[in-house]
Amino acid sequence: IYPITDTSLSTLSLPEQVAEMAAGGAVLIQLREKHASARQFFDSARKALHVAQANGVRLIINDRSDIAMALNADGVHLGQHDLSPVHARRLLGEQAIIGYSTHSLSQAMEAVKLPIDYLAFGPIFPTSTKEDPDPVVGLKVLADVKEIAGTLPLIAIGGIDETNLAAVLAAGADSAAMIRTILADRDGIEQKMRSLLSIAAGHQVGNV
Ligand code: TZP
Ligand code: MG
Repeated sequence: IYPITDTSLSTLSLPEQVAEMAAGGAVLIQLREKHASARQFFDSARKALHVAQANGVRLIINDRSDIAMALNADGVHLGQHDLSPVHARRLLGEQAIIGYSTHSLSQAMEAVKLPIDYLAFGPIFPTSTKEDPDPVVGLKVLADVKEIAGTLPLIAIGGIDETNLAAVLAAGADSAAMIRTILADRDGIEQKMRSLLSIAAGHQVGNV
């Protein structure tokens, strides 16, 4: 389970969201903040990183390689219009986790040639969380992308929740990134994380 923060969907601050997600068992969290200035994002990301480190959680910064570098965060998550993975790798070094969003088979085929640590693909289902989302790709194309990704970890994103998580994992995703379903109830983040992790654990057991 790959939880992502969002301060437009939750009244909790970024460090508070990270604390709740960590309490629910998250081991890696992405900080996604689409509306703050660089200075504001940096300041709250620094607090969130302290919370993450205190809980043994790795923290990935969305979009901003500069902020990831300045904070010495665990990595960066890049989209098709951000700094390219090649140049982010130059900035952040070999140890950084670099993730990359793709939205079509052709983007996925290009992505696997790049110096990335995981491939994200979506939106799998309709979502209202992302402004101006790419077309919905569905589970069948997700399975095709799994073939393209090979051993590169594949993260599915977009409209995933408890009702469709098992199908997403069965289609070949190694992990599922989620925003709205995790943040929807500000008092229920920890419990939601637990129940998503238990669905994912059940999937793994079922495949042994
Ligand atoms: N990229 C593709 S869909 C999406 C992003 C950032 C939003 C996913 O949010 P949700 O609430 O889990 O559908
Ligand atoms: Mg981006």
